[in-house]
Amino acid sequence: MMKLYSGDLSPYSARVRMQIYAKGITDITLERPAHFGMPKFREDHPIGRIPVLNIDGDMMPESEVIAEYLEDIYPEPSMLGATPRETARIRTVARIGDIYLMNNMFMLSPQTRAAVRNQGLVDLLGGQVVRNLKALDAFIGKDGFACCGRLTLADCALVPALFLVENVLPALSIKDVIIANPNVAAYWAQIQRNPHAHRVLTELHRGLEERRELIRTGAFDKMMAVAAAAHAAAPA
Ligand SMILES: N[C@@H](CCC(=O)N[C@@H](CS)C(=O)NCC(=O)O)C(=O)O
Repeated sequence: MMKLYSGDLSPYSARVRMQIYAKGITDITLERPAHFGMPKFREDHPIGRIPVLNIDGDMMPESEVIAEYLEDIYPEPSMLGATPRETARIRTVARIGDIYLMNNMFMLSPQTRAAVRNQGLVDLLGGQVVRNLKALDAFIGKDGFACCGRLTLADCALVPALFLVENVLPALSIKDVIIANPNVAAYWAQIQRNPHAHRVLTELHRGLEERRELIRTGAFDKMMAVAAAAHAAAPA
């Protein structure tokens, strides 16, 4: 039995969970990993991030790698293209979701709770997100799906990316960036009605509420301080 180490608020994990739900895979269990954020987790998983697919003790990191692996071992229903060109389109849009949107959003997120905001960083990464949404507007499907008129790996990458854009950027005073791109805005309104997208968005929102509560009570800062101290004390 395979396990996916995952967390509600992890957008990269949500990308793989959406694929698992859409493909109807039932023999992968979802787990929050032990020691996440602590030195022991990085000892066992050198990249130190989730998702990780545990295949009988063989650990596979990186959402895109896991997604492609799952397509190889569970080819039906396919979430890639019917032709090599379609698959290349799907991968292009998935990369926009991953590298051009999610990665910048992920680096921006801590600025929403920083005691002193690094405005240079916000301008740089926020500016990249604004620019990359414009690029996405030119690539994205106009029929409610990212590519090819059906649910693909491109949607799995875009749904968590747009969740982050919608929920994190306003807290940094960068507003209305989805609505400024009509094709992205139309896609975003429609894809949220897809049951698999809806399911991961429910999980992401649940994770966000939990995180906000931890921040509100001060527990999150304490957890971060404990992790920072453990990393400082860990052997180099
Ligand atoms: N490129 C990685 C990124 C994964 C990633 O950044 N995961 C976040 C959660 S969404 C994480 O584990 N962060 C922990 C950390 O930065 O220490 C992927 O595609 O899987």
